[in-house]
Amino acid sequence: MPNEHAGDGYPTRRGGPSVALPRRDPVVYGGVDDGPLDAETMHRYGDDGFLVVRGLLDEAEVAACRREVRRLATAADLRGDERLVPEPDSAELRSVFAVHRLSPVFATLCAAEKLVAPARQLLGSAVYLHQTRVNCKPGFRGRDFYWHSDFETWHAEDGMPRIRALTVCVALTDNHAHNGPLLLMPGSHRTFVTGRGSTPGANFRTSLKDQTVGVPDEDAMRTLAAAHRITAFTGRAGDAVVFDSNCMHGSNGNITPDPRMNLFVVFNSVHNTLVEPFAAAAPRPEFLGSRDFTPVGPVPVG
Ligand code: 6CS
Ligand code: FE
Repeated sequence: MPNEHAGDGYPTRRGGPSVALPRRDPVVYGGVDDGPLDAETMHRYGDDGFLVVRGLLDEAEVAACRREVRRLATAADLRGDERLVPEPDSAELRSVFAVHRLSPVFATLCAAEKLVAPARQLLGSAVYLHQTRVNCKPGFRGRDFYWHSDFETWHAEDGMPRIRALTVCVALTDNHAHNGPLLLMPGSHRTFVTGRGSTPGANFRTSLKDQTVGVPDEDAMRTLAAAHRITAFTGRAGDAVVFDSNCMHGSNGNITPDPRMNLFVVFNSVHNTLVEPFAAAAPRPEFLGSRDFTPVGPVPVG
């Protein structure tokens, strides 16, 4: 049964128009001594809900990731696997989920200190992998990702209790202004916008191609966009953006010849592990919301 108890600070998908609720959780949980980020960088993340890291991966690492995606896309034993999600209107690959389970290359990368240490510092605890994926955004036919807060989905459908997760999004191709870069609203992470609709059974089978349930309504988006501007994450392959799980984001389609392929690594605090879904009848499968809460990397003491 959905976990619709009165104490839920982030009620969503209950019908009616979107409502803007204040965030009830901190943004930055750790301190400057807890990891590699300096005070100014942590402060900026607190204000904007994201931060850009140039050159997080080198050329060899990017090349290895792209080789792995090509291998997974054509692997005979993965044909028809639900972790490989095609575009809604073509057979081209849109997303590959659980890449850290499918590939030793991604398993190593997702546990690398250069990704994990900033997550641990910002979230103020040991962290584990909630979800990993590559979004391929192929040339000509890469479709958009409509505006959403990741936390809204993870709370509603996966049972993530509080806002204490973030995504490290790494460009595996150059992200230009023209090939469907990630769009973010700085400061939007301080507002929880309730989602429209209610969650049908096995919603993920359609939502991964085109999300319609849980997204904010247009009036709410107009207000949010007026209050916060919209900024694009652009950069070279290997650059990254670390963003809070409640930061409003989305991306346009890609009609250019240049694919826009990005790796998304989602870290959640070990103090925020999943319970029953807050607005869905049953939890989603493991490849979308992992229930293996084993911390990645060294566990901080205290
Ligand atoms: O449903 C999900 O969990 C995924 N879908 C979107 C559009 N964003 C976040 C997440 O990876
Ligand atoms: Fe998202």
